[in-house]
Amino acid sequence: MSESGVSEILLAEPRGFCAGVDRAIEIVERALAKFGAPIYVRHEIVHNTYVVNELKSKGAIFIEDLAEVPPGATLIFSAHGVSKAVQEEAHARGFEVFDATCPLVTKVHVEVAKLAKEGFEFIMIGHKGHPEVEGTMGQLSSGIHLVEDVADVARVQPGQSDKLAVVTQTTLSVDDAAEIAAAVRARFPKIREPKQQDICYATQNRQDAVKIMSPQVDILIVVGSPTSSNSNRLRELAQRLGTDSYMVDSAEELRPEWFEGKSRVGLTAGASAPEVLVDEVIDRVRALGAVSVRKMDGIQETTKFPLPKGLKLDDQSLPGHIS
Ligand code: 0K2
Ligand code: SF4
Repeated sequence: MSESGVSEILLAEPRGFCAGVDRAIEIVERALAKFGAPIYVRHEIVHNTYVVNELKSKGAIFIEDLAEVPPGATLIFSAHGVSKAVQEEAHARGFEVFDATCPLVTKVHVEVAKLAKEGFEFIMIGHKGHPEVEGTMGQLSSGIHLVEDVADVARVQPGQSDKLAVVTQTTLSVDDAAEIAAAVRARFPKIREPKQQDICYATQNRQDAVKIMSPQVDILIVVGSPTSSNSNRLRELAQRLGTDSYMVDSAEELRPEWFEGKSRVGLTAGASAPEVLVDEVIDRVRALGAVSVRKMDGIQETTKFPLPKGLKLDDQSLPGHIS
């Protein structure tokens, strides 16, 4: 890379892996260690190219359709969760299933099932076609209506408005979701909202860190894969705040011209992007002239989710854990 005016890198805190991603990857690694390859995984375990390629090299096979899974196989559901239909098909075909759905996504599924029994219909705020949205909407065969933006709120036609509840995807823009939720509330004043919003702590914390960092940097680099909703939201947020922002899947994607005339470089990573990729980006930006790397102050996350039963290893060692 050529010389530029880059002098300092600021590292966002928190950034990178959340508890749900760490757990999901560990489930695949433990299943491989305990049962041996191949281990089948429905959908990318998390939306990150590096993670998926590493696990493929260890013997994981990623599939979208359960028809691709042979009888007797071990199957893992991705962190984004699955519909009831997928769950039922997997059990009917007798696979040994380990569920890597993030417990915070499962919590939304449980809430939907519980309120549906009480006769509620749902407005779901989320992105069409995203696997988490398909999984959450697929908890019910009907009565759950997707809205992607404020315009959709004006158009949506639930069967009734007396017993209506709102749920959201966990990885949305906090600000966009608040605006859409306000429109939902205005149209359906009696709608039931979750006590604690469905957008998770990790999404909230990473967006808060970008808000603090953006005015202090000339450019923000987000490490994340194109399919990762929460990573895209970080790039979009910085851009909205007036900071040039780029998302890269790896350090090779960095372009020297982005850094021309930029002094301070902000760096963060989506919840599915491993720290090893952040380190590689730091090395490349150092080559542009950055002399210091400074960690921002921020929330220290301590959330940890338990692993599913049945994945205990005899010697408890897990060589080469992706982190
Ligand atoms: O942000 P996304 O929901 O697209 O998913 P990933 O990038 O895989 O991050 C992990 C979140 C999974 C579930 O919330
Ligand atoms: Fe769970 Fe949030 Fe991480 Fe998704 S982003 S896996 S909901 S902690």
